Amino acid sequence: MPVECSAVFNAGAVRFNGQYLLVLRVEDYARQVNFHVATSRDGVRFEVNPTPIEYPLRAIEQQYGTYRFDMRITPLDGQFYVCHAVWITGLGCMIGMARTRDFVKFEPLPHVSVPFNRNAVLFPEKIRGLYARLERPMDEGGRIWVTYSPDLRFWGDAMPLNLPTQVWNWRKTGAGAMPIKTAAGWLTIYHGTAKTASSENYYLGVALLDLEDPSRVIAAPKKFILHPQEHYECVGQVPNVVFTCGAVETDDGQLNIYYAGADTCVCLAQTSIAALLDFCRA
Ligand code: M1P
Repeated sequence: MPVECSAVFNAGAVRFNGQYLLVLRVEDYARQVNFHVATSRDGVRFEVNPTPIEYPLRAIEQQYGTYRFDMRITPLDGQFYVCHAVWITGLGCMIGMARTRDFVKFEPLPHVSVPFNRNAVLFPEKIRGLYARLERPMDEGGRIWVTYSPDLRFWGDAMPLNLPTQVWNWRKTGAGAMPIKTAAGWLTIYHGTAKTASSENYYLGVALLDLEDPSRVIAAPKKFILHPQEHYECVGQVPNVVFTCGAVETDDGQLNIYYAGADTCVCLAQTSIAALLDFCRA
């Protein structure tokens, strides 16, 4: 890293100008977060911009103080929208959104959600004429919901996903990477947690959601697709965590899932959309 930091993780991911682009959550030695852009030609070796992105504070953030984290990126309407968590001192965790065309300057959408809410990601197209986003309107525990908006300001018609509770996701589920549109449905990589005797473990799972009504889960395998097992996933700022905010298709038909190990480092897992669909159908 070209800047002093204690942890780099939970990166949003997208293809941009023929390159792979990550927006990293970079924590410094005061545990303040900055978002830094990293770019790569091959999706593996990244160069990190030492200058954090420009992203002005909203009025509410200026008034109360803010802690922003976990940016998820969606290409839509010829630009890029991001959703991220905004922890406002004394108020709680909520969702903030912004848009950008160049990943240098970000324009905040002025309104944040009410607390508690987080793990938000926008779908890459409107559904039944409305913007749609996955989110988790809870602090401790909770499940993934889908909610709709005509204008990215007023959100409603919210429904929980009927995602079956599994042994590895019983405590909470949260949206991960942007849903990928396939002929079979929205392919969605998400995280689930379960408490063990020593920690709350985070797993990645996959589900297929109905194209017209994403609250309707078409398939949700009983097994997770990734669990904490490597040293860098089990040991770090928060042990036993694998957590994703972004996955992108590669030129050769693979799917790169950028995920965080133990809230400390950025990792890469590779699979394909076809393999995940097969896993959903098995
Ligand atoms: O420590 C694991 C993750 O915990 C929170 O996510 P969630 O609310 O879904 O449990 C977030 O703080 C996330 O940043 C963190 O990686």
